[in-house]
Amino acid sequence: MSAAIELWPPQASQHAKDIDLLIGSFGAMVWLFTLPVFVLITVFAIRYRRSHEVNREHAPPGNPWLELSWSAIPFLMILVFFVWSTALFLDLYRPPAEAMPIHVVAKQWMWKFQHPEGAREINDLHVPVGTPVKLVMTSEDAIHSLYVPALRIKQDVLPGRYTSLWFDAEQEGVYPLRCAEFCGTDHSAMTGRLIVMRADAYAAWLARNRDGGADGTLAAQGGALYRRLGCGGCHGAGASVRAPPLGGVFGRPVALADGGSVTADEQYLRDAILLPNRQVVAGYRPIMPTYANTLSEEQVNALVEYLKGVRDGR
Ligand code: HEC
Ligand SMILES: [Cu+2]
Repeated sequence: MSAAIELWPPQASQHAKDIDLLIGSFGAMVWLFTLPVFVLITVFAIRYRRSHEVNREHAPPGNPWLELSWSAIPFLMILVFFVWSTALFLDLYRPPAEAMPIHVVAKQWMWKFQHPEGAREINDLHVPVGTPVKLVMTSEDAIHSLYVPALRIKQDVLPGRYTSLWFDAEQEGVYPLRCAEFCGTDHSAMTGRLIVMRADAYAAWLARNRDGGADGTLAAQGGALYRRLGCGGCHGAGASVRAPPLGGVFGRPVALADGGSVTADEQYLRDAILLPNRQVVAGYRPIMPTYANTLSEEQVNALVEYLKGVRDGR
């Protein structure tokens, strides 16, 4: 950590610059509206004080147009900020389809990261510069919140479900990453580093940090797990049990037994494994066992990554 007092965090992404422009402009507008009020209060208080001899005749009886305008103009300007910030907000919550998924598991008191290429790390997060990254996050215990000031992004991390966040860091460097939700004794020590590297340096880093070498990508680790747990015994082509084929399930609309429909996103796949009876696929019986007490969060993440890639139902 640098010794200098940091008055304003660095801007590591275009989003950070956009947010600063929004905050700066809003601040400027607040000054624009409040400063004249305070200046005029002071001027009038001095000028029209009781002991001062001034002409107090012809006080204006009221001016509806003036009064209307000082309500309407700030209102319209606030609306501009409403539209502007909503656009930024929607952009932040809609990751581009090609974004690189990195799984995050928070626990008291550390951050665990799983890269799609199979590398794993704790408290440090290495990412390539100029590449959209989508964080798919969950917690093993309390509520945490991932906060990277240099990217101006923050999102709560909850047990039992996924939340996500995306960014595109365009400035190489090392930036602090912290927990922004009080989560117990060592909350303040739940910090880490975001390390934004050139693409080739990231590739070299990945090659050095392949998880055990043999395990391969996160999806391949999930595939091994899928076979070890015998999921294919029901979902496979030759299975005697009737279960939906899983090829191409990710992103597909799924009709449910209760008449509803959902899109099979990461959250859906996670729930299908951990809470199989919550959303039952239409036309099938709810016979799938729950894996809630057998799998770690990291294993669920690996299975989800595997399911996202299956094209044929094995
Ligand atoms: C005993 C048989 C059985 C086993 C074992 C089993 N499943 Fe299932 N699975 C089903 C059935 C039946 C359904 C459809 C009914 C439902 O949604 O509960 C289903 C639904 C699913 C769905 C939702 C599919 C869709 O089209 O929306 C996913 C994803 C899934 N299972 C993944 C897995 C994974 C991963 C494993 C291994 C960890 C597994 N299943 C093990 C029987 C099984
Ligand atoms: Cu925390």
